[in-house]
Amino acid sequence: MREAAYLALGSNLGDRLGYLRHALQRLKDTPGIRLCNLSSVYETDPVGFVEQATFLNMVAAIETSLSPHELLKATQRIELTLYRRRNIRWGPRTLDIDILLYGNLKLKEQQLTVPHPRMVERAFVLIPLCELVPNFVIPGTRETVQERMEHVEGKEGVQLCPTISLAAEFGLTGS
Ligand code: A4P
Ligand code: MG
Repeated sequence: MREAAYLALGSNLGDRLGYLRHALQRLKDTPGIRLCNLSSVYETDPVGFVEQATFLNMVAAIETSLSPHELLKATQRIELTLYRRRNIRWGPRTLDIDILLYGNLKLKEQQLTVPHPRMVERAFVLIPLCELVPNFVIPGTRETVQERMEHVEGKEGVQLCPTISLAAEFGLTGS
């Protein structure tokens, strides 16, 4: 069975856009994952550990026949190929891929929590996600992505990069 899932991608070290492109290509090449749509790219102020460079953030809509844990393994493998080092929690990273949503699944394990536990308070996730699925009710809440996005703090720290269209680069415009 194929499930719709949404992945958040973020980078704030080195060639940030290059890392996003590379990660998307790797996702596209992964058996059991189909890229369906991509949000715009946003330049965002760091949240959490704030003494670090600004991020590029975006969200990818995929369809997958992988189980949630297989999908996590696949995304972690992609992070590793980009020399992601896990030093400082919430610290600088070449590439972070988080699973935001997996169908209507609600799962709470240390290894994998879905919906992503911090997505509802993060403008850098909700703004790009809202481009893709504004009317989806976030499992475990009564709010749609758009309603949640309207209430979230910190939207001023999330700036659209108007000249970048990864959806067009990946041939996904209009899908
Ligand atoms: N894990 C549990 N649930 C999930 C899930 N839904 N998706 C586990 C992915 N992983 C999940 O993650 C730590 C562990 O979380 C994994 O081993 C996995 O089993 P990590 O990627 O190794 O470490 P991390 O990313 O440093 O920690 P964490 O908690 O994922 O950080 P966040 O919450 O992702 O925050 N500011 C801006 N502007 N933009 C950003 O992208 N990102 C962060 C990272 C902080 N500030 C930011 C941004
Ligand atoms: Mg992470």
